[in-house]
Amino acid sequence: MAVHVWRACLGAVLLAVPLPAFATSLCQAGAPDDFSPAGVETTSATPRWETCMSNTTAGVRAEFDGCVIDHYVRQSFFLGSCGAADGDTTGSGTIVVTVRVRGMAGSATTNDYLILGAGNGALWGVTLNTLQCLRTNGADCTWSPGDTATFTVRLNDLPPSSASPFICAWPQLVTTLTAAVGDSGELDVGITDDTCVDYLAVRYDAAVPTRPRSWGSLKVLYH
Ligand SMILES: [Ca+2]
Ligand SMILES: [Ca+2]
Repeated sequence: MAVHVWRACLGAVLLAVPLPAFATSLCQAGAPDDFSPAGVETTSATPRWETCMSNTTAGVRAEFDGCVIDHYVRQSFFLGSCGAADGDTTGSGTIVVTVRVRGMAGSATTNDYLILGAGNGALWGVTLNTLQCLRTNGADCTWSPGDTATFTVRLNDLPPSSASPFICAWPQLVTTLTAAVGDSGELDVGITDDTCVDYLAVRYDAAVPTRPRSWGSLKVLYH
């Protein structure tokens, strides 16, 4: 009889342990203000990402919205500070990167790139032509001066990376960065080099277990 009572108590305890819950975190750099030059929207990057991106073109634009030909925009995100529990980014959730951009008038936009990394150089990149083509379902496959778009890429389902023309090169045909970003907790974003950037955002949905109760506190609860 005592065994049955104990089993019933254990069942109650197991039912009381919280199940994993989904958490959504958002990191945003720059403000979605339609490229307004008002205010200062600074970007920041780790030294390693800065070094990588500095090999792509003439110089860096350290603020969003400002449009300077032959300059890149770069940003390093740390997913732990986006609110992911304990910095754990290895869950089964997805990481989505949103980029609001506009091709500069009178510039060479067709060789502009979106580049991603995970703390130790570039790991993936495609031209904005490719993203424009996907966004328009093939209707427009050229990223042109004056084009404005909000591109969204999912790190577990990326368009295959193209050949890299830069010294800080990435491998071809990469279609996922979820594991790499999960391992490092860092997501680096770069955009070259005749394209204005309004803002960047990273949304992170993860199955993050809620903090379990200790066995000691359970014994107190069910004593
Ligand atoms: Ca260019
Ligand atoms: Ca902005």
